[in-house]
Amino acid sequence: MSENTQRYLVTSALPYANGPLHVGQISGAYLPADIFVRYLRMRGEDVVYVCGTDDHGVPITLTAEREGKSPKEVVDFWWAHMKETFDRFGISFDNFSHTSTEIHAENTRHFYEKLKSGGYISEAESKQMYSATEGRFLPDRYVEGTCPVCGYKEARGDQCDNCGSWYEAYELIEPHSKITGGPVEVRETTHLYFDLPKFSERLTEYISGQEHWRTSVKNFILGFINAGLEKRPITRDISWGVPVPEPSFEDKRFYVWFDAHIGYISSTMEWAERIGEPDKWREYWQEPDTKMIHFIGKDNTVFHTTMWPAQLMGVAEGGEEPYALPYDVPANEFMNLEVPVEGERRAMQMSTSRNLAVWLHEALDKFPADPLRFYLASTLPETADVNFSWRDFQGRVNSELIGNLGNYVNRVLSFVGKYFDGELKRPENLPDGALAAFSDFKEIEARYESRMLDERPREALSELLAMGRSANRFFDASAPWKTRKEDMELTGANLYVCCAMLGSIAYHASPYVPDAMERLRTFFDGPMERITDLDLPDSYGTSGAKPLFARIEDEEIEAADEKLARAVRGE
Ligand code: B3M
Ligand code: ZN
Repeated sequence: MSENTQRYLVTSALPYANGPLHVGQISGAYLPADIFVRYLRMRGEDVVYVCGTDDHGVPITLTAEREGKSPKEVVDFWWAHMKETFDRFGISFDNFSHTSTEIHAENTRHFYEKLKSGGYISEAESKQMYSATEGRFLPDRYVEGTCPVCGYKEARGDQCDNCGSWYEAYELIEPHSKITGGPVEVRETTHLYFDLPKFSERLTEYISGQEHWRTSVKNFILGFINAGLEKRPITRDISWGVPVPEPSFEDKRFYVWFDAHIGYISSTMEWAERIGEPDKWREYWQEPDTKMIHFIGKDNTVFHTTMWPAQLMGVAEGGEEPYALPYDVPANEFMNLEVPVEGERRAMQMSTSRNLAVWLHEALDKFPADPLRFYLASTLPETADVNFSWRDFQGRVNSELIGNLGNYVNRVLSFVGKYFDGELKRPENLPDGALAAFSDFKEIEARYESRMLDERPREALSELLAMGRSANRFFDASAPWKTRKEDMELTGANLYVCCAMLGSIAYHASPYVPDAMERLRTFFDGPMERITDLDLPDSYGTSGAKPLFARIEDEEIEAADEKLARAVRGE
């Protein structure tokens, strides 16, 4: 690793392999991470980006039961489906694994053994929900009821989707079976527990020291720890999951949230194996100067900032496996849908069960990845909940992506093609105004960079659009359509400056709209680079401008809206 390079390990939450991906998930944990990673790679940083499906837990077994399939069939199908969808959308994982692999089971057992020998595991009787009619225990999401904290009616057995609280299923008000709707009762069963309270002080110290964390995440979690942590059960009465290496637990499995995070490590190991350097994963996990960043949706915050760092701390004890702790856990807020109903546009919560969602693979059947990425990036829920709206998609793509950025590329390169035979030599002197324009540009570049390195790709995108506006202003002010009639040299010099800005815009746009910027390379001949780093090239060239993006038409939006409206009407 060279002196100036920073090592990063970036992860996106492991999606449950039980259904298609929707735009809410994408804007929470995948697109922001991908944009960030693409940017880091362009800068030459040392970055590995891993993910994979979360194959365990009740979300999977519930789906399998509903569909009359085995859990393995379910996760294999959805792993392949998700991988394809991520590829089509341009999510550039270095490795996309899954947690139903042997290496992952081994890692999970290893974590367990280490935590046990550290004195962090105990066994205890516990109360679990049991269905007499179904003749079995009903863990986690098999039970539903009213949240004891916020009163949300469809709260799940392990966590409330509405307020994020964590509780035991028997604390739910009016709990019932998710499968049959029938009554449930409390029975005793034995489980293994992870001693989270033993980490309270260390967690508080660790989190308080994270000056760069989002205040919302930090305050939420410090409050959570302050309210008192409890021992967490890490096994379940269930037959699908990582087997527990204890004789009396043969018919139980680890709880999905005990093994899920370890999947990040398993995926990194798989990557290292694949590139032929099987030990290299350790650099990313066990060197203290690595920045490990977990992009997640806010409903996963509690696990990533208590359970997970505590597991890492526990395993790192003794110094043989010096796991580092996450550098940041950027947790995004939620995305709702704006749907036209009864003549008005209403914001509604996505509901996968009602098919009230925008599925990414279907959106990609209708539109290329780039405009979808652009729109979603412009509305990432970085600071507050946001609404996905097909209207807004059309508006922003047509007016900003095409009207601002695409139009700039087109104006400049058409001119160069038409009046300069596609080649502009470096002028002897830069024209008046060029230096001021460059310095304006440098300031915006610096703002883009700082927003991006703060893991705020939505704010960085605003700066990219500011670059576009600044470049368009320079083009307008230099009025080449006028000057070409009297002073070709000046016109060429101004256009040369425009090309330098174009190269910077292309560079900064690449993480957002990578396909279009690759296409641009086929007809723009010149460095795509920051103005700040630019050694003015001998020439810029073009084989003629081609459109980079297609306008989004009204009919396309009406059809997409109508699909959502049908879901609302239950059709
Ligand atoms: N599978 C929850 C989710 O998809 C869970 C994330 C695991 S990250 C280690 O929202
Ligand atoms: Zn709640």
